Amino acid sequence: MAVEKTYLMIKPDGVRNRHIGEIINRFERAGLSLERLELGLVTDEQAKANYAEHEGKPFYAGLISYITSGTVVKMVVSGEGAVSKCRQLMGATDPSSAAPGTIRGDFGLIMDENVIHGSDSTESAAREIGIFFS
Ligand code: IDP
Ligand code: MG
Repeated sequence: MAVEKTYLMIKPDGVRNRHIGEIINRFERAGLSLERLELGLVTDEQAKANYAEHEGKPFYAGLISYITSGTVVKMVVSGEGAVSKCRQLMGATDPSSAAPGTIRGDFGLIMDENVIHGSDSTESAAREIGIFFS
């Protein structure tokens, strides 16, 4: 499998509930490396670019206001098959159906606040890294 980079972002609930250390630990334990790491806010422009594919959906406005509502952790992580490996560690989008042992399964409560974002393909990863680390 090829070495890939992926964009990960601990969402405001993950930061507020103090899960940063545990989440980063899980990626490192899985053999992945942190390439970039930054604590900060997401601008409205960055949020809209990152979630462009969801524009027009019923949850879109809430998603944009939520991701811009508080401090997040922006990360670039690299490693063999990093995109799918990170998605596996994250778990299903809806925390109520995410498997125990996954980040969303262990720390998530509701769909709107599901702890973490991660790129879904190497193409999305390149685009998202450009949005947040340009
Ligand atoms: P993903 O984060 O697992 O890639 P996507 O389908 O790309 O999931 O959705 C992006 C984000 O939008 C989700 O992480 C979640 O926060 C939010 N979201 C998706 N579907 C819903 C929904 O039906 N209600 C509320 N929020 C949603
Ligand atoms: Mg997605």
